Amino acid sequence: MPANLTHAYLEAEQKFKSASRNPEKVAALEEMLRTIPKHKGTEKMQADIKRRLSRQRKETQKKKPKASQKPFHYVEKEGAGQVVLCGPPNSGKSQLLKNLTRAEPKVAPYPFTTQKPLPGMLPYQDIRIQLVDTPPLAPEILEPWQLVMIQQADAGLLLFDVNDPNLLVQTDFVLAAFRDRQIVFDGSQGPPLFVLGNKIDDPQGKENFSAWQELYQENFRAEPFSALSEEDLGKIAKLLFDALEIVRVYTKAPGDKSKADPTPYVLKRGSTIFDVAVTVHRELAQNFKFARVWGKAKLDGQMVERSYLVEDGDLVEIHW
Ligand SMILES: Nc1nc2c(ncn2[C@@H]2O[C@H](COP(=O)(O)OP(=O)(O)OP(=O)(O)O)[C@@H](O)[C@H]2O)c(=O)[nH]1
Ligand SMILES: [Mg+2]
Repeated sequence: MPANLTHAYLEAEQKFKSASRNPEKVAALEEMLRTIPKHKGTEKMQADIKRRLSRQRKETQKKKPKASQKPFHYVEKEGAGQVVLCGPPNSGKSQLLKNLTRAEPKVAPYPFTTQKPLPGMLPYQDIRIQLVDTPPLAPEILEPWQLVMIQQADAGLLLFDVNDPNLLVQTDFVLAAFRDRQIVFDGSQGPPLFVLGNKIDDPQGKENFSAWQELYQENFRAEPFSALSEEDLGKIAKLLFDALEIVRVYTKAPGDKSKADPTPYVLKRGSTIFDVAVTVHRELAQNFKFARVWGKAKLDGQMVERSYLVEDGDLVEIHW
């Protein structure tokens, strides 16, 4: 490998590795091509990046949903998974996005503040999860795309203000809207949805939460929550990481004595070591011989075949 790769190039390469979706991969490859030092020593690498870029571009085009399936507002997925923040007006969706990410949504003590979706990235250890703030679920403004966005997300956080005088009407409205579109809470069809009874920090919060949860216990299990509490905020990333059912796999080149690449590849739980090879590089997959794995389930450096199911935290070395 040529010695003089720039910091910008290495950063772009890391972005490529942690990208789970085509548009991100394309963007990262374009950046790699832009930032790679242009000289004889990198000619092969440049050609390789161009090949990968053209393949990823083709795949992006193939995967584009038909225009008619696209909701009116649409947020391109980024990072390890997309989580939609939804719920009635003034329930604290934007406050949650603001407190968990660097996004700067408008937060206001009155309803109907948010009018279009706004994404932000929530860090979890060495990966990032995309949160998307959305306009309220309310009869006055509900549009089909809001529900489509929930259905197409990887998980959802449904917030209610447990102290809102209209809480029961709001809850019934959301349940009816979900029923109409066959949105369920347990992830058995569509993404798993977590219900947060927000603003529990209010003096009446706990009492209101209990009464509300008792009334709707047949429909969902809610968590008492405060978007203003560091402790509660701190639980969200792990909750979502588990819900997304993903694994992080670290790679190193065979025989490389140095440390593994610190940026993991993110794959769905149930992926095989062969899926990892495909994600890293098509040639690697085509010529796959075996792999060695260092991880929780395997002895250090144990040889595995292509059907081995990778686990979160596995370090792999693919031989080809
Ligand atoms: N006490 C308390 N106030 C909160 C909490 N979460 C949000 N708020 C406040 O509730 C108000 C509404 O918050 P937003 O985040 O704007 O609500 P929203 O759900 O985005 O509202 P819309 O955009 O209208 O749907 C703001 O004044 C927030 O500061 C909480 O956990 N506790
Ligand atoms: Mg809002």
